[in-house]
Amino acid sequence: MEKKIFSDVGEKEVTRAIVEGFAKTFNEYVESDVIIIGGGPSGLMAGRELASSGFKTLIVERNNYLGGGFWIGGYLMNKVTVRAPGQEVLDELGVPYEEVIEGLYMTDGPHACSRLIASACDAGVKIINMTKFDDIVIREGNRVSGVVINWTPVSALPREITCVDPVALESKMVVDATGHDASVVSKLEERGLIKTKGYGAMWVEKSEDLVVEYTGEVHPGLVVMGMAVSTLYGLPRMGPTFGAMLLSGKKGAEVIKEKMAVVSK
Ligand code: 48F
Repeated sequence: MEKKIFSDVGEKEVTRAIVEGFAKTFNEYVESDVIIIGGGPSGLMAGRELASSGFKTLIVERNNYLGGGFWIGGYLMNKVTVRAPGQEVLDELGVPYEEVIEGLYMTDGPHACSRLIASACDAGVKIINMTKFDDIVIREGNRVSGVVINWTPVSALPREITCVDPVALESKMVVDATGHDASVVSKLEERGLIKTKGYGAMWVEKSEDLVVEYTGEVHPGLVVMGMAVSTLYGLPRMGPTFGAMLLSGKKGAEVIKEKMAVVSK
């Protein structure tokens, strides 16, 4: 008889563990304090800050992987840069980096991104991926009060078999961290509640400061961060530099903490 290394657990136990585990987490997060749409650098950073302050925080990501543009940085070369003081966040996350010239730092995308993801998970953020934001939930006073979602593969199905209704999740605050798409804001725009300008031409020296400055609540219940801010306000784009994404996530989290203090009074 061959020596067994692993336990006697079989297929049915594995399947049950997955189904029950998913249902338990999903059920718990049908109602959250904050739902962040988009698991790129700004969304992950905000999630980390909020969860570590005790807020029940869910990230919804349409891809199977998290990290958005933070994984590969510029030009498929796996290098990401931050301009000072962005390196302070890298220090906080324990990401190694090198100083290229005074005020410019460089790190490896996979290392930086995996540390940021792990840090958000360690803080208690829950993640549902392969799930696409489809629409907003709006309640009294036009307040954004949740999101409508569907499995990502549903949108890839042929039209004749896509009669798959989505489901909705409720939250006290919603975040648009969907990058250049500004997917959540665009749903407000479709209903004439907001006007987006589309992002401007690249100008990193202007863009980073402005994106952080304009990060905030743009409609009752909706906070915008990261490159979605530049799409909304017509600010210049910035390319493969990420300090503003990390600081925008941090600022957005601070704004939410203040708003949540008011909501729960
Ligand atoms: O694009 P992304 O990395 O956004 P970000 O946090 O950072 C931008 C930078 O990566 C870079 C830049 C400045 O450094 O110019 O582009 O603003 O991540 C956005 C995430 O949102 C997801 C998308 O898959 C990505 O992971 N996302 C976008 N639309 C949806 C979505 C949607 N409708 N539903 C769910 N996730």
